[in-house]
Amino acid sequence: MAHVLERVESLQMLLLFFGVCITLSGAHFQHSHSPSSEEHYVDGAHNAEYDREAFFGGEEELEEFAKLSPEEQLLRLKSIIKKIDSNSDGFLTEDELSSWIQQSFKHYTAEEAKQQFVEYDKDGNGLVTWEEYNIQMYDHVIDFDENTVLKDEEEESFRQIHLKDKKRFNRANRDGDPGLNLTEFTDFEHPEDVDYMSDFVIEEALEEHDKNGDGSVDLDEFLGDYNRDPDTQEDPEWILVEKDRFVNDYDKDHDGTLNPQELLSWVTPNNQGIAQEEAFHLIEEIDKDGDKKLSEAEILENYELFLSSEATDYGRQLRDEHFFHEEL
Ligand SMILES: *[C@@H]1O[C@H](CO)[C@@H](O)[C@H](O)[C@H]1NC(C)=O
Ligand SMILES: [Ca+2]
Ligand SMILES: [Ca+2]
Repeated sequence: MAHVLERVESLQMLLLFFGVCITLSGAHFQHSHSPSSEEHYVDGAHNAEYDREAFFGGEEELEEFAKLSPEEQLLRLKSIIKKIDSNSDGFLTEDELSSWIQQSFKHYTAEEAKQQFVEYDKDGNGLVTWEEYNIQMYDHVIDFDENTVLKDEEEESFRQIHLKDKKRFNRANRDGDPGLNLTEFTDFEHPEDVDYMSDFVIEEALEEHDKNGDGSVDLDEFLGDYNRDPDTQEDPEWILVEKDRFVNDYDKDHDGTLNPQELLSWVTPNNQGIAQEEAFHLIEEIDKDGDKKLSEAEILENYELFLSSEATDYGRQLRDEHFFHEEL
């Protein structure tokens, strides 16, 4: 039996061999365009996709990956499946898949923060000071007066963001020493992952959006200053989109208002939600015999889908010893 390793569309493909020659399309590495800083925060919300892109870069890693033999890839995939199966009963449940995906998010978050930390820590003393943070971000240290509102609208909105960053920075600095160590820096960059920081993010969001001070954000508060033009009957498209997001994405318990937990899923990326959805989706697609669990055989039959999902971080886990290493 011969196997074929084919490169299609500038490396945008995955390679695996299970007894037949298979060529996959380029859909898997859908995140390979280069990230820009505007994408990092969308609507003030942190964009996790951006982080993974930024961390993995592009074609170099894919080239590295393409060097693996199909047999090696199969071994690694099997080893990953074993690791996902945390109770070792031979089947992957939705919960096991979801926790695996969340673990994977956390791992990359930490790796990425480590990498950033070195760049930010200009004097290399193991702490990132507020000054170093500013120099990395803006090339010089910026200090706004908390009480002086700026006339220029753009400058004022930057001042607001910068003051917020400073508050978040200080909150992350738990021991009060000047500068953030790696743990504190990671929490600063990813406040959604640790309680003491997510509480802070919620506080901030309430301060900004909860106009009537009832501790939650209703649809009007969510839409902000929007007032319908009295001459028209219908809301503009973007309002309809926002309303739909409010009802279907954020207001999970459908009580018409966002409680603190729901609020958090709006202002920071909801990794847990993404993981659960992906796990649900995988079971739905791959589970052939309808037992709501995935066997190794079921997965291998559908490895394309599995390797183009968050469960393997779009196949990247096959290149990261952290994920497959122990069982080999
Ligand atoms: C950073 O400091 C915190 C206390 O603020 C401490 O709990 C943590 O272990 C330290 N992390 C590192 C990597 O030194
Ligand atoms: Ca430093
Ligand atoms: Ca409210």
